[in-house]
Amino acid sequence: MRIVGGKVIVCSPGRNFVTVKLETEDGIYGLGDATLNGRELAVASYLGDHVLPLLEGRDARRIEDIWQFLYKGAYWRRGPVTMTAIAAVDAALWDIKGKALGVPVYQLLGGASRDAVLVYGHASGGTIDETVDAVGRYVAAGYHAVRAQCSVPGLTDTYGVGRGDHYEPAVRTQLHEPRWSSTRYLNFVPSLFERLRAVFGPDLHLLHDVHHRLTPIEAGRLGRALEPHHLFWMEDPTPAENQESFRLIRQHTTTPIAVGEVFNSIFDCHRLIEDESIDYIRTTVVHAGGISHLRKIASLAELHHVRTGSHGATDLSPVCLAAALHVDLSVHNFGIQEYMPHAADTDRVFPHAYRFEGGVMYPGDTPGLGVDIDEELAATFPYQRAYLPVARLTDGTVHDW
Ligand code: EZ4
Ligand code: CO
Repeated sequence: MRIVGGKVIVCSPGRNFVTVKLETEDGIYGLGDATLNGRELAVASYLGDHVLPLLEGRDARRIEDIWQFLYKGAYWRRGPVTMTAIAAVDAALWDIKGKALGVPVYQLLGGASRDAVLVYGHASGGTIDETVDAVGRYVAAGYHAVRAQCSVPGLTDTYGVGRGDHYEPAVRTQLHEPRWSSTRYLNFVPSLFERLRAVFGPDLHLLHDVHHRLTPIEAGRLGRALEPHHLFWMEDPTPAENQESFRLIRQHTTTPIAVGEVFNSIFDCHRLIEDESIDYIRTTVVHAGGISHLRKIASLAELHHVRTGSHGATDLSPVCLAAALHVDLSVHNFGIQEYMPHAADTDRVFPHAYRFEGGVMYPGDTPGLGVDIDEELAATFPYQRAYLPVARLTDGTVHDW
């Protein structure tokens, strides 16, 4: 089953997406998400200029061999651009294999380990009252797990607080540089969760994303302050370039810790996992080398009581979400899946078999990943340059966004 063609499709139905389409001599094609928020065209070039020409004529069934060929064969290893490009090819090959064999991808990964995939939604508000209302709307919609983010009094712009229904941090027109104060944040956040727990009772899973803003000892303080409110997890408490820094957080709190949405390989998290200093690993199909590499991370995590909690924001396309759901359904140590519904135009460009129902999701039983792309419609939404914000402290110092 030779690969006879491939293309990179860049479109912006509500936001930018990069998609790889690989075609085989049998007429079967596969899709892979290659979207790297704010750096989309770098991956498109990596794929179009350097990877696709190498795939022509290769056997599409040899997924692991092609993965190793692209990883070791580039000589220059890892990094978000490389690993996103490899991920897209990998997902497309799993899609092709599923279609060729007439089975959904999760069946190729060992079959379902559970009935459905638990997901969490994103609630946010400008005040605690608004955030309570937003969480209430998710509960009413059937969610069992909700991430809560709230504007911090005294700061004009807080990570994770939506403008309207859809939270979308990338901005098209200008480089956005909101100001940040960890002092104000740390003084405020425990009161949000005290209120949410009082309103919603003990059973609702509550999550929170710190988004890399704190030092390890500040994160330890926050985790400890949140302990009475039993969070499902505290996400990205500190930047993770230094994996050892999570030991300090761990020593100071029993609040579960999740990290990994920006990781691109197992080498970004093997110490975090082996030290058992985290509880959830958030690596995703699109940014961590595809389904093949994500399974290796999940297997290492399984040895160390670490469960999966894949990133699933709207900048990960429906192709990635589908791939994530196939992995989630199959790995034994699944924890939870992040879920932000895409914009209506995105869903029209990417018709899909997956569905949300009663707080859980199902990948569906369509052979392959179960997602298609309407290329004609996609062409009506051309790429628009967009960037993520850059955070600065109140004195102007660049900080982690
Ligand atoms: O900031 O996907 O948990 N979700 C997140 C997201 C990320 C964006 C970055 O592209 O942290 O909102
Ligand atoms: Co996050």
